Amino acid sequence: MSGDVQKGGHMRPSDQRRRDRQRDLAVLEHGGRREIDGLVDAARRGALSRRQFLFKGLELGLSVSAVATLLAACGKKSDGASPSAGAATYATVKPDKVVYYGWSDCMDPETPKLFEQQTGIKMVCSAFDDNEALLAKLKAGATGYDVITPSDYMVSVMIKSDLVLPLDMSLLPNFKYVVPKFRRPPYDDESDGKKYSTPWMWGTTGIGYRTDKVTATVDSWAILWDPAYKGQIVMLNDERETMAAGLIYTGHSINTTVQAELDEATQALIEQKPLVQKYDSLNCKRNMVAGTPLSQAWNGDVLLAYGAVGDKIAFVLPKEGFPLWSDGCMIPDGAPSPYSAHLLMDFFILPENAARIVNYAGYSIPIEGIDTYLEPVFVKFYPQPAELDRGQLYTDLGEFARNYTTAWARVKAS
Ligand code: N2P
Repeated sequence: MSGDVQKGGHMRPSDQRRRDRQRDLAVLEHGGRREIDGLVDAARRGALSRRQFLFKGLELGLSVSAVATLLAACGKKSDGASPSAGAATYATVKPDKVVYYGWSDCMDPETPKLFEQQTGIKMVCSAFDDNEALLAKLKAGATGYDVITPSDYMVSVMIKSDLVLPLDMSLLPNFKYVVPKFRRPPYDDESDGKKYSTPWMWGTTGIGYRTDKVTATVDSWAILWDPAYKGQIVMLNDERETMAAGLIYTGHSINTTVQAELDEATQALIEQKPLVQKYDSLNCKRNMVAGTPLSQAWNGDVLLAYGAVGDKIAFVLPKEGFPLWSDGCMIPDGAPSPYSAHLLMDFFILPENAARIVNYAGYSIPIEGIDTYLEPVFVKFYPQPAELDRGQLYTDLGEFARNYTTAWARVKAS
């Protein structure tokens, strides 16, 4: 202790700063993040005077300099047209780890190593396989995740439910590489002047099959209802995706809010059930490699199976149409380190990093300049321009989403 204090009892300025930083970090680490965000929001809305802000910040245990920095940041309002550096600010403190919670089978093993080499931050990976389960977890108050990758419609749901943090675009310099039409997608349209997601993978949902086991022509969802394949069909285990197969099969939109149409799709899936070996979103590659003849599948998972057993594996985008989805990277409210989350998200959208992940997972990431790094096999199950016209984009169904939950539960319970 004595080393911290100069003769005469005064602390050196550098020691004082170090202590302040430690104290600020401790406040952040001990759950002060939410209160601080609330304070900043209130100041931005004009609900607090500078003086009230100062006192409340000090009350939370922050140092004077941290409060002053936050106060300065509150003054930098977003212009509302496009998120700016002032849209959100996060303490630029590097923790020892960042937790990535993403779709199963989507992270190449080199990425965590390279990220750690370049930033000194350990990237811990954990996987989910269901948007609704991810939503339920966050709603139940799960913390501990820095970066999550929900799909399009779920990006909107999470924004509307206040479950995610706005991004500080000044921490995302690589955003300039994002393909322009993905910079402001409909599911994160910046209507409140804030941006919440960077693009992650996009892909298609179709039918993966074994050419050595299925001799019939595979070009329609109807094959998944063909009694000749009883017990040889694996469907995704997913409220929107599995319902979408039923909806397209019965001639409806994957976003219908007409109850009669949803009922028809539900009935079709219930009738299909005796043919279904299992509902499984996690093991597509393993199932196909092991010989499952027909799978409702995501294109990247089928490409992984193709990588393992070659031409015995094929993928089709059915003639009636198919889901065209895109996932986003987001930072959940309560993330241990929003700053390191930004670092990771920025790392993902540097062309060579995005390409490495694409080459592994088999899905696209909309980054300019990525093509030169892609392996030739990547195009194998890539949709052709003419096929893309049959693609349907998922949208947030609002209150009607409950009806899908009920319908899906009926299918599962039947
Ligand atoms: C599965 C990844 C699929 C992402 N490995 C679906 N949005």
